[in-house]
Amino acid sequence: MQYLNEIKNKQITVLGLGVTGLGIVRFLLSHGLAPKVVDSRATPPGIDWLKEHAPNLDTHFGNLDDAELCSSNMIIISPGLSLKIPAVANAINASVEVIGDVELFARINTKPVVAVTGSNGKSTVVTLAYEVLKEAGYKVALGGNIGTAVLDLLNDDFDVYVLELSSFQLDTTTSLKPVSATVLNVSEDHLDRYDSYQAYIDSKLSIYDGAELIVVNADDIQTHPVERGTTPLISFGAQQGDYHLAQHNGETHFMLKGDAFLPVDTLAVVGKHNYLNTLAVMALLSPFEVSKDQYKNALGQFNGLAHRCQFVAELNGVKYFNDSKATNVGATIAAIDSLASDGENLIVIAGGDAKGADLNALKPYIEQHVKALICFGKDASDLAAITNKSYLTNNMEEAVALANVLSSTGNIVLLAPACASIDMYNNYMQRGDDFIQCVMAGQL
Ligand code: UMA
Ligand code: ADP
Repeated sequence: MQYLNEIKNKQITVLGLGVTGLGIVRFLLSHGLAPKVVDSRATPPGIDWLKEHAPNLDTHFGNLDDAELCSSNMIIISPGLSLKIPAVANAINASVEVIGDVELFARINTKPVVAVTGSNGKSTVVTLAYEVLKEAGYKVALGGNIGTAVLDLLNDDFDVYVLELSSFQLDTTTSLKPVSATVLNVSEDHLDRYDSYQAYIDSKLSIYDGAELIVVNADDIQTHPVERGTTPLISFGAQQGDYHLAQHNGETHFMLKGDAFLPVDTLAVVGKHNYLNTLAVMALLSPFEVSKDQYKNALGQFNGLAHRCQFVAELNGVKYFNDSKATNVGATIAAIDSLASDGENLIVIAGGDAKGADLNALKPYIEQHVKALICFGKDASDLAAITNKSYLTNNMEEAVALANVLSSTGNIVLLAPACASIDMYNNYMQRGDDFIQCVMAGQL
């Protein structure tokens, strides 16, 4: 941890006291560094922990303009805060170094990192990669945007880190040198934070800087590095790419560079997007020793993650699926694609905060497969305007009740909001739980 010696006499400010901020504070304290802690909220989430474990640290909670950020030597900023916030921009202009927790991790970590970003599928891919590596006997850490702050993992003796990285985290990271890195796919998201869609894509592509192996989606040109360079590159895709899907002995297989590796039904979860996620895992883990049997075991035991196309119940011949994690248009399209059968068999519940996205991309999928689009939340009327099959409601309870009325045997009711949940819920988990509760209430 030589780098910590270099910064031990610097005045460090930890900006943000949520999951990330707490991880940074805990890490610095455990190595004898005492940062100043700042958050724009009067009572940030980590305040109780701080009061109990480090009551003597210098703090500022409230308006960032009064936080004297320019007097720090280094600010370690949380991903939920934009670098364009005036107080932060002023500090950058005053030559204060501003980095994220992943950057600090990268400056200290010496172990291999598998790095994953993309608009959709990140959590699924990192979790499956983690399970496969564990099955293969590696001591593996899983963290980043999936929920565990990377610095909370750095004190342990792991063989390899699997990290999910959001564009916000990539914006403040320059030193990560992953053994393999991928941008799984790109579709519109977080346009409330970026100046343009291209700026969001560029942020994602920065994951390839310094990578030893680049893994791209052959079906999505936006995931390819702008300049090819000399870094080895492999691709995955539905029908094209080094790793793809193809028929072999009458069954669809995961094909690795022309070899039929395993049939897709080895994977316990369904959906074409999950087959692509699995190909991405296989490509990312190609630098590691993993046998076919180890893959078979890990894939067979992987039941997917909660709130991602999760089966909830079947009531009166109608199946209910919770895809509350579909927080952007691309994820909702993938869910509709996975669950659609011939005709209009889906009733989709959607809405929330669209984060500035163009919702019209949903239109062809709604027209082809959806019987009714039930909307609620902040941008409900924008969403409802894309089709004449839409209904406006006030909340989840009303939406599920209406779905019950509109559905008939053989239909699927799908919560796939295409929007963030923060206008009405703390997070997508709470929204998904509300859906499940409303569905189960209909059973009574
Ligand atoms: N906030 C303030 N003032 C502050 C600091 C934060 O108002 O001074 C607000 C932010 O604007 C944001 C919220 O507080 O609305 C949380 O921000 P944060 O940076 O404190 O978040 P953390 O609790 O540290 O959690 C972050 C990631 N959250 C975000 O990037 C918004 C978590 O991803 C991640 O799991 C965690 O670090 C550990 O790495 C969540 C997320 O929603 C799941 N990510 C976005 C996504 O997946 O789309 C990018
Ligand atoms: P992320 O961490 O990027 O948000 P998740 O694995 O949590 O990704 O999945 C988020 C949403 O995206 C879920 O609704 C899921 O059904 C959908 N999804 C998963 N993989 C893909 C993919 N490869 N392409 C498009 N959508 C996907």
